[in-house]
Amino acid sequence: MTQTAEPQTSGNKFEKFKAEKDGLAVKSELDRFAAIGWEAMDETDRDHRLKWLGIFFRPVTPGKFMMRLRLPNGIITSNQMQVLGEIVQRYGEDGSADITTRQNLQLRGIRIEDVPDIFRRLKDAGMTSIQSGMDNVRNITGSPVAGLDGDELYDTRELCRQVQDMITNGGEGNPAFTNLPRKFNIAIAGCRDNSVHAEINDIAFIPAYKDGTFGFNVLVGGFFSAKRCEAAIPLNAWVPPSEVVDLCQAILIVYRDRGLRANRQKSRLMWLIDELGLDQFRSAVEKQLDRTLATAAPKDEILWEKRDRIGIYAQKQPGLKYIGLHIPVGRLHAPDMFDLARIADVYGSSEIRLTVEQNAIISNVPESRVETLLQEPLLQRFSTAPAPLTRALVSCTGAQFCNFALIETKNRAVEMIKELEAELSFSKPVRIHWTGCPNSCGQPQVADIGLLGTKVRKNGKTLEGVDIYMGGTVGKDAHLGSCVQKSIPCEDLKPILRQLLIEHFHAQPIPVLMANS
Ligand code: SRM
Ligand code: SF4
Repeated sequence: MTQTAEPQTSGNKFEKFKAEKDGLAVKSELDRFAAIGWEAMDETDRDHRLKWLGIFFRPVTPGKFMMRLRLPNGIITSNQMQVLGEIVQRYGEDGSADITTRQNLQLRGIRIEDVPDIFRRLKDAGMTSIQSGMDNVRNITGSPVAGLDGDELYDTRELCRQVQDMITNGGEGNPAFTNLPRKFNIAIAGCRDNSVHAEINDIAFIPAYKDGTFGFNVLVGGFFSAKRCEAAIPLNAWVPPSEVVDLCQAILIVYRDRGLRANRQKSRLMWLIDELGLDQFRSAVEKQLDRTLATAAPKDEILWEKRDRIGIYAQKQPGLKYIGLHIPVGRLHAPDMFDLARIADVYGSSEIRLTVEQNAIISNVPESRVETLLQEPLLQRFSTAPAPLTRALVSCTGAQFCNFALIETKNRAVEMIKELEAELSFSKPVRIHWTGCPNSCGQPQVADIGLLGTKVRKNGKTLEGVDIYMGGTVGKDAHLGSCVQKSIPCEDLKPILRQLLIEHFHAQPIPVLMANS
């Protein structure tokens, strides 16, 4: 068994409360919390430690918690979706779910008194929310069409599951990795289009052949934070698939034991790499692995532009299609979840895939069933052919539920895109990402146009506004965009976006007569 982190009694308040009591300890206290209710709970247990179980106190909606699951490779069965739909349905208007930018689901409206029962139901359905928040490893992302895509190089599904099982002890909780210095992201790409945004993960595995053998080049240290954003850098290492789990474990142990803990703004993996230097970091990982790492393959296999997978596509299995549905800003309600589950059962193989663009894919649909599937009423809203701006829209949670938010995001994003689409025509999608604060959960730095929430002053008033990012590229040779305009009040944003779309993305104004007809 891998050892746990040495307790730290100095440093910031997070290190202190983690040293006093491990986050995972609250797992055995859930019945007591359910009995006493959220108002009587110890505040550190309620506001922080519960996140080790994936339960997030929401100061914006006190008493109505958010639950973040773990869905390795973003795959969920229809039965699991049905169970999650039933969980949120009991909360009426308060209940909903969001597909996240890590190919995952978050449930809303959860009451603490129901959590023991919800956990039993998750376990019965083969799901877990363990270690999905705070100083833990987040959902392991993989190629969303793994096992379906005729052009894929490696089916990432099993590896994502194995990495998750190593980190979470098969979903039971693993004290070896519950006290990292900070959050941690891992992605595994088996495709040619960098579907996982490898460059923004603390560890990313990207396909690369070495001497004709398939394996992965390894990137490390990518992250976004309010103070600093960095693309991942090459570790100069190549591993075959069979060594991916061990390498993740070794890097996590080095990070856990040597990562910087004094200042939470300087605790992500890249700060340790800076401190040690890449060569010494690599040596520390090799020492932990007890073997030398092969040097990176000279070139990787990410050769394509990123594909959004919305629409109807042939699978590698003859006669089968996968159908990518656009889910506006990832928001689902219980009836949508039941419908998705039913559609996956009736037309597909009872499986739903999620993407980091907050969309869903129904897999294994026989060609002969596609036309009938397209007639389903749900597909009026979850379209296979959305308009170009809608198609590529991503938004973080924002002020509706997130206390870090400086602005409302999801509703505003949808409305503004509709207005712009009524005025402009496009030859191809433009990827617009909204994020409610500098934490950058909505990844504005990977977007064609990124909008990062801020507060601005106008006519003596404080208003919601954005900083505008541009130049983010994804897929092959991905690189991060940067801030091009600061402090635009949201009320003045539309004409500025309109102009950017015309000047940089070849949007054409629709003549007024046509627009109104
Ligand atoms: Fe995030 C914190 C939502 C992806 C960077 N993020 C939060 C919290 C937990 C803050 C809070 O307690 O309220 C947000 C919960 C709001 C809510 O109620 O939903 C939150 N983050 C999200 C999600 C749901 C955005 C979305 O709408 O999809 C994403 C959940 C992913 C998942 O399934 O686990 C989400 N967050 C990201 C990403 C994108 C990614 O991973 O590709 C990033 C940037 C990448 C990175 O982490 O390097 C991201 N979130 C942050 C940060 C800044 C981290 C840092 O090092 O400073 C915070 C704040 C923190 O950790 O202190 C944060
Ligand atoms: Fe909340 Fe900010 Fe993350 Fe949006 S970017 S979910 S507002 S922490």
